[in-house]
Amino acid sequence: MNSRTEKTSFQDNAIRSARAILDESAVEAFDIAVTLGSGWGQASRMIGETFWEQDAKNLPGFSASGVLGHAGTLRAVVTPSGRNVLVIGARTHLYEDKGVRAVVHSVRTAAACGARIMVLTNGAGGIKGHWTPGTPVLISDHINLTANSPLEGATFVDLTNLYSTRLRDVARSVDPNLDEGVYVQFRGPHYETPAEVQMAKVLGGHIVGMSTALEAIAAREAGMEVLGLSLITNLAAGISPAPLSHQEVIDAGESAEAEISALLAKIMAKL
Ligand code: 8IG
Repeated sequence: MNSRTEKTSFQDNAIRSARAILDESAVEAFDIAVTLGSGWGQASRMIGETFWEQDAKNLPGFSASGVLGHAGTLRAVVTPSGRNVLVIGARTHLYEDKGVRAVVHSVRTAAACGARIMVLTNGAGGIKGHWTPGTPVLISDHINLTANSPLEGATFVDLTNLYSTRLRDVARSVDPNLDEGVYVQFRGPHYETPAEVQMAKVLGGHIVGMSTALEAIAAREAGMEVLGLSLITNLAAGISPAPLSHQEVIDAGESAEAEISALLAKIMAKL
């Protein structure tokens, strides 16, 4: 017996969730999906008009976010140009121990809803010392240090140009000053030690976080184009002499939120 007959395939789960979302929102198909991480929450109302909203816990396969600063809802938003955007304000992190399927369920559901572009945003730590808290940066590539993958079985998916150069160019056409860097996903939920941040730096990383890489892999598997954006809410451990606090991360996100949300809305209008 192969794994597909032993348990429900992840594709079946995504299709079931997509059907619920499309039925409830009365949308035929979504064009774009965006996951809003810490600090990006205000983007939803700037992207367009919300015409449907549902608590994640009421949708199959989703759960309320365990993280302060995450909305815990999914929304359907229509842009001024009439495109339907699925706004995901409920991210499951690997450190919640719900399994990697749960982590990427929202991405697979977005693909099953028809979305061809997946915008992944997050709050993260910065390794480049000149990135002050509140700086938005583009993700150019990633290093997955979770020792995990959302792919099941012998699924050899190419990850070249995972964070689409085309979409990064679109983002820079909105803000030419947007810097970019390599995102390093750690499992968390602890922040890194200064030694681990130095390791990430030596490996070629510039941004440290606890999400996004596994989601981007699932998006590529589903054939979506990916845009990744990090809000640097703190300098990574040891880059600045100050210790990290989750409250500071939230505060930095809150003070940058209006500006970066407007930036994201402008980028989304051009996708
Ligand atoms: I916000 O410094 C935020 N998320 N791994 N390290 C990791 N995740 C983060 C950090 C950080 N800041």
